Amino acid sequence: MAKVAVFGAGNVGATCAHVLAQRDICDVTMIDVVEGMPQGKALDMRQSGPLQDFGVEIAGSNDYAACAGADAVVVTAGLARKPGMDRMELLQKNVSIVAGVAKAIRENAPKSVIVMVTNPLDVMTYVAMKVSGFPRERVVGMAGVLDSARFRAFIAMELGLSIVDVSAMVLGGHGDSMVPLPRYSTVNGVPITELMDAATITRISDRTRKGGAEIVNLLKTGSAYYAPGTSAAQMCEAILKNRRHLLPCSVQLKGEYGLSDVFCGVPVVLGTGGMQKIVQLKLSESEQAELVKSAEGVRKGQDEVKPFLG
Ligand code: TXD
Repeated sequence: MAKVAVFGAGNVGATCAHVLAQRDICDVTMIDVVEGMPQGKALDMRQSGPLQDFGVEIAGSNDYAACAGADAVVVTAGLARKPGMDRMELLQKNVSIVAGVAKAIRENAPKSVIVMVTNPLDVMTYVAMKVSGFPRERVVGMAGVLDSARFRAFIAMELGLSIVDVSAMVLGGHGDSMVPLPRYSTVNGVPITELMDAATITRISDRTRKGGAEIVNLLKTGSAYYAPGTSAAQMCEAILKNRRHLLPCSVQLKGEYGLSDVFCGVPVVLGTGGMQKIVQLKLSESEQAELVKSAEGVRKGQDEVKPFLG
């Protein structure tokens, strides 16, 4: 049986673990610093097995070495901002957490594919690649799958059509500068540009860009986790089962889309070994300009964390 290790058994990590277990495709081990918590959640999830017809092994641990033998490792470990903590302080703390996790992955699961989730997503994916020393194919960031799922949901809500018929593509860094691509978004093959006027598309593209904040504002404490956890699980399934899904993922660019040495969400083929190929779409001038702007924001972030990496 394949194995997925999930660092951080909080909202997103536990949701991802449970979705993977429900799909019955791999054993799952959750690893967290909080004593007893990953073990408790693992037991609880296991007890949902007989009711949901799955029987994979689910474990919880406080030992980083428990990721040994994992085929894919999801990293959601991180701290939320506390009152009085400034952005740089939080960034430094989270870089050190992700760097510690990446080192443990390098030592215990040297052949695995890392699926990064911790924010700021594209910058943390960079940190994971730098510290693990893995080739870029095996370090992919989860953002585009979630942002596209949000766009898909808003398109379906707007049109009153089945959500499963909608496919959509959102590129760029994870944040307000992400780049939804209406021209490459369809309902069963029909471009949404044929089904909605430009003003409506602009409105739901904006809502997608602010999709995370909309949920934070409603929840009051914490942020979204059902769709984020499921998005990470979807990426793991593509990797474990060599599904070769075409998904937007944050990967290091080396000249693709005219960008180099920067992490950015682009369409990739995801399967065994992680990113098998970067697909180069023909972008319009304005789409390309938006993508470059978004990637340059990530580059600034990469430069900010370099001093923390030693
Ligand atoms: O699209 C995306 N990439 C995102 C990213 C979508 C949603 C959430 N996104 C980010 O994922 C979010 O901004 C956070 O940086 C992470 C995790 O979000 P979550 O909502 O799951 O946060 P929690 O519930 O606080 O969980 C984090 C867990 C928590 O249980 C901590 O105890 C644990 O991380 N933690 C650690 N685990 C292992 N090792 C260390 N050092 C550690 N430190 C904290």
